[in-house]
Amino acid sequence: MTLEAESYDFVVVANRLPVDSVTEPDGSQGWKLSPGGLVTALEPVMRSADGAWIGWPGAADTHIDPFEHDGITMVPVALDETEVERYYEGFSNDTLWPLYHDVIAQPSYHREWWDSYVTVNRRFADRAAALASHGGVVWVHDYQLQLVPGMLREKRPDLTIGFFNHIPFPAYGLYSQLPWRRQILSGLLGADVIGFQRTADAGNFQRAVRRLFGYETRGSSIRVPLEDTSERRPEKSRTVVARAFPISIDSASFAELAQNPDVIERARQIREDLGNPKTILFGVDRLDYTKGIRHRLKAFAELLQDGRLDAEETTLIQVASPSRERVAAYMELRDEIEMTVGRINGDYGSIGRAPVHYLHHGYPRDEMVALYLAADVMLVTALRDGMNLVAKEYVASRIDGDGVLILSEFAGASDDLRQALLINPHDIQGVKEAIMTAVDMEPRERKRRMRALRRRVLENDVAKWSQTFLDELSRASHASGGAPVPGGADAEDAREDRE
Ligand code: GDG
Repeated sequence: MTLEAESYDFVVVANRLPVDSVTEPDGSQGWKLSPGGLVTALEPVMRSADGAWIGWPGAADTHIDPFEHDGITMVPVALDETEVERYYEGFSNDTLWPLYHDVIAQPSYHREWWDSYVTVNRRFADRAAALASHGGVVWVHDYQLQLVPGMLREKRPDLTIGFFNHIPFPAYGLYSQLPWRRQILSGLLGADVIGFQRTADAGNFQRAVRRLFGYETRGSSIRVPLEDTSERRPEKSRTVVARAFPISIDSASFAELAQNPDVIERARQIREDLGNPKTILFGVDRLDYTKGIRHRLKAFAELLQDGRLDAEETTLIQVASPSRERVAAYMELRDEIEMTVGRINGDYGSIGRAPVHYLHHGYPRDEMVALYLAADVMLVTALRDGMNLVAKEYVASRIDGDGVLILSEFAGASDDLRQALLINPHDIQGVKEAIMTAVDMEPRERKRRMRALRRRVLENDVAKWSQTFLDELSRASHASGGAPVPGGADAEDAREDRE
């Protein structure tokens, strides 16, 4: 039997497969698990529950049969060059991304992009409908696939469907710009449970549902009238849960790497290579206009200019990993940032000393942790961010209990990480003051804050996040008479009940 003909109790649908293509030493093509938190969190459930992961392999016109990797069935969905341009770079990254991040950049609305979004969402939904077992669970991820829950429910009302939105959901005044605002909401409402990063995002979504459809909402529940009452339930409406499930990281693995003697040595070496400055400030982000990289550079440059920071004693390391390089807004941003870095180094550098070390590459995880360990001050200045995992990774890596986190209140992580120095990145004066507070902070105060932060991040890790989501999905399935959810809280109880 081919993998394709099998059916799966637990299906994850995400824009990307959790693997990257690699060329083996013998020249053959292989796959390597990409080290994201999502796959770490879902791996145990995927293995124990006979799971499949549906996603795009990341390159246009790549037609690959389903394959098994590390005990997970990977089901590649092909996109042609035009679909990559219209569905992915266009509608996902140049319409929804800026719109959902509060229009920091102007969203583009193009009907042919929307058509492509519908076509590709249908392809993902059809694939999931063909693969999920009767009464199975499908968990759809992120803004690229918001129509999938609705399309899937139409075809497969027997399924329990979850959706998680990794980015913010905007206020109605902005959301209502979207010419296809009703279609997107209908698509999402096909899910039994819709997860958001912050309570505010869930609130924005519920408000949009009330404004556009007039459906009744109570707490986290939305009553969605059933058009077709021949569904498995006789009631006239179904309940959809929309609430916050703040995502996290695999905290223990960061803490473990931070204890590795090679990583500790590397952190020391980084400091030495920089000429042992008194203070290292650090930022690491995908090169994206939501991350506030320009704002942090501006604050840093002004502090050098004001003489409050000394370029001989202070270094800012900015890792900006390449991202969406074919989208015009990202090309412009890169030019702007690189020009600013050049200016700062030109104005305040000296022979053998550059105040800003700008690196436009991705790094392996252990190098990232070494950088976290070397950083006295971590700068997270996002203008808008669903969560921001970098903030949590920094905290998890600081096994020495030291280091200061400066965190934007516009990042979801600020709901939980209250002991950070919270800033409004638009307020450059405020960012400057926070940097100076961090640089001058007494060790006792640093440690007190970091201890509290670490407690939050170690307790609330990504395994707990996925468990909480699956528990909610399990309750939804149970309430509607569906099968138990693999990994969900009452899976065992429900199985025993049936036996
Ligand atoms: C979206 C939402 C939400 C970055 N450069 C390198 C590298 N990274 C890793 C970081 C971190 C991840 O990428 C970035 O996660 P963020 O949360 O900061 O941001 P997005 O990519 O925008 O993610 C966001 C997230 O989804 C999860 O729901 O938090 O709000 O926008 O893990 O460490 N990792 C390595 N080398 C790099 O150069 N190894």
